[in-house]
Amino acid sequence: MFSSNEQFKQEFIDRVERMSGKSFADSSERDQYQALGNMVREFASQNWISTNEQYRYSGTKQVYYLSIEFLLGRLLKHNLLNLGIEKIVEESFTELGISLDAIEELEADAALGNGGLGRLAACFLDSLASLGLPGHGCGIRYKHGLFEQKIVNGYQVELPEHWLRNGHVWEVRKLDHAVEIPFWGHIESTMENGRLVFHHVNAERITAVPYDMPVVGYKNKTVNTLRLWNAEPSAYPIHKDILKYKRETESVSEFLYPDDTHDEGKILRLKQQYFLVSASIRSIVRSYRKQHISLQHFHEHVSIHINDTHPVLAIPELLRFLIDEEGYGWDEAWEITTKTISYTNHTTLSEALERWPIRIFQPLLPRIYLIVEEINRRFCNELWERYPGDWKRIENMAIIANEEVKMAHLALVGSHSVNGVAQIHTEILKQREMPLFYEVFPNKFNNKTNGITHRRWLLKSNPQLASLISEAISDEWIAKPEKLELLMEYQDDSLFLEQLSKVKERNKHKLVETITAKTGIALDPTSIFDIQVKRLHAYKRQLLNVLHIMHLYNRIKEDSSFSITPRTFIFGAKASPGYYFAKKVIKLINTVAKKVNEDSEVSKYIRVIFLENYRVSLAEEIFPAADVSEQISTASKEASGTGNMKFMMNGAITLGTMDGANVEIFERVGNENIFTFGLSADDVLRLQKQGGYRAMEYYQHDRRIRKVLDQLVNGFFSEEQNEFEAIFDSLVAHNDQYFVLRDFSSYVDVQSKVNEAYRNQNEWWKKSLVNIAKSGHFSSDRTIQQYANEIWRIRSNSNVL
Ligand code: RUG
Repeated sequence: MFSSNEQFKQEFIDRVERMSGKSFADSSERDQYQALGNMVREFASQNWISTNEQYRYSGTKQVYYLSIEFLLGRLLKHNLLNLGIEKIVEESFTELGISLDAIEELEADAALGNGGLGRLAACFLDSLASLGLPGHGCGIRYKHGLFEQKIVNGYQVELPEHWLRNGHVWEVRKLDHAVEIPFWGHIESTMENGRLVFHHVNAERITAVPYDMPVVGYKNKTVNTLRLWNAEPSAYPIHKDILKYKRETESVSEFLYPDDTHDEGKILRLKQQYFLVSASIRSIVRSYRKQHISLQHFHEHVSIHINDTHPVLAIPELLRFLIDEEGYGWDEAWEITTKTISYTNHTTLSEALERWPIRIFQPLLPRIYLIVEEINRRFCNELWERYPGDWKRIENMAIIANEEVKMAHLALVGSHSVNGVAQIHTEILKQREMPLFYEVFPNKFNNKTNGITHRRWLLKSNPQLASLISEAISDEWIAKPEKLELLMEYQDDSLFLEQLSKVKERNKHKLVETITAKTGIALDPTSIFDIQVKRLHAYKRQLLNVLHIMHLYNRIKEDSSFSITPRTFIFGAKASPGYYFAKKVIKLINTVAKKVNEDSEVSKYIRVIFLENYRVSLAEEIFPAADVSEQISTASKEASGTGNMKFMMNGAITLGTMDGANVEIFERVGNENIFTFGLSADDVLRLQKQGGYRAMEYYQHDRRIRKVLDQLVNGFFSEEQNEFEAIFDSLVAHNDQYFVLRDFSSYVDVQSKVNEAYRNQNEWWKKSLVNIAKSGHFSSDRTIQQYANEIWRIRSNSNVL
């Protein structure tokens, strides 16, 4: 297939006409997109079938990555690239007068995730397939992905997202693999052949129908699977009110929770979690059975990874399956389960650590609750033997306590590996957040610093930089990203640095075009592009960034001799719909942007842009155009961050706190190629223990701070006087939980260092080059290889052949 442009074009034209029922000349871009997508999926199917067969017949160990989020973005160009047919398609389209970029625009972003956690899962799938590793994703096929953000009068407004409106070319519905998941009802037990047998009576069943998507490895013939479950009414409902039952059933896969820190709609969320794990385990076992190996050896052939605590019910569900459906005794089932399951922790924020009230958990999942109770009873007994009389400790470590089920404790007890996502995060888990568990299970804890797929975030999204790199050091870096280090040889090559700056300039022009088309605001591509794109959260401190912009505004206004290199501050962020403070910060950014951009004196030096509806496809345009990467979370709060890695790989210089993976970026690039500031994680944790610091004193004694804070509430923005009162109060009245004022001065200083550094262009591009050269370590290929070797113990497909 696709051996020449001519052959491709003929097949494509035929396909468009067959599918659309129109002549090619009359076909629309959407008809062409549908036809191309179908052709590509079929093309990938050949290797999809052979990969699956090979896994089955070789009996190779496979990993299943269970995640409540997969933030995939668009797949068309990514699949063309990985299948190695991008060139033939691009050339043929040019010959036919079709723009591949325009066709790509028709694909909706698959936004089945909120932010870092979901995007990490998507990067991991790409790395698994590209490394030829037998690993698949299991998730939920939400009808509506993350909401679409509109900015109206400076405020965020959420609209439902409709990625499935025009169908999704990459998915295949597999009705014959559907399974039934029971909820509610009650448990009865009987004695059968001397064994207690449990029956789930009067359960309300939901049918889980899988939709499979091919996950194409980079030019290696491996095609793994992402299986997304859709909730549908059972053919045998017990409900009297059928319409109500249908509505309730479908709601299970209707919405992605637009919130990664707080729990809302608890029952529905817990239902989603059990729906995902129960359907996935049933299908994993079904496929395992095809190998005709006893379940006793399950953990030798299957690894199940739980991405954060959302899929942690995989632990009691696998136990239930082995005990109730397969007749295993507790001890044997426990051993198989714990050896199969591994867990990643992604946060230390206490509000994000899931706990379920028993009053919700028990009636919804009666059998699973009994099993969790038994896990808890046994675990507490073991603790009692080890720490006799230490009630306090046992209460702190219990899985069920204070009428709640603690999901992180269940994950720690029921898995064989617990990993953090950056060195500093793993240390904080071990030493501060979970020291009691670390004492009991020291060998379970390990670190796997996050990574990003360099194929999407450099090769696909920044083709000009990718070509420049390949011309210099050959394209070996695509298969071995650590080879990017060879770029270090070009540090003193002024011609190369010049070319690097030209690539950045072109990417900035492109982003300016997009922004101007959307907002009508003209931007200066020669200004420093200083970018903060990520979810909006108090700990990520977009507020610190905007307060500094207000300070710059004041300086420009106060001092006519003050001048800086022109800077464009760009923000992109969605706030959880119920997160009042975060939404206020969005309004503040937009208000400051208006004030700055409309002031001719100030806008000579600075401009502020808030990009609406930040998402994967927009991110792909943003990272290549960045000069400065804002990674300014309160130290100790950002588990890792992955945006920091995407910026670095595209040659932006990090301006950040010593938090998350920033610390490892610092270690790799060295002090002179990163701008760090602010309190350390130890400082923050120490101050927090002492009950915080005196924010009021910073307000009173730092004139700069007082001025910008007063401007929040004195009508300076001619908004409603109390518009930003909540922000003011969070800093002064509520004692600044995130140390914004404490770090303000240090942030102002480091920002002026950035300004100075940019003046020396040669040195700047050298820094940029070092960042790219050292970014190979942050490829998710490295991360996944570590998971494969140290946690899952899986081997590459090609080793199996
Ligand atoms: O906040 C974390 C990021 O620091 C991290 O890089 C990312 C991937 O590990 O996960 C984010 N995260 C954590 N998203 N949701 C949570 C809590 O459920």
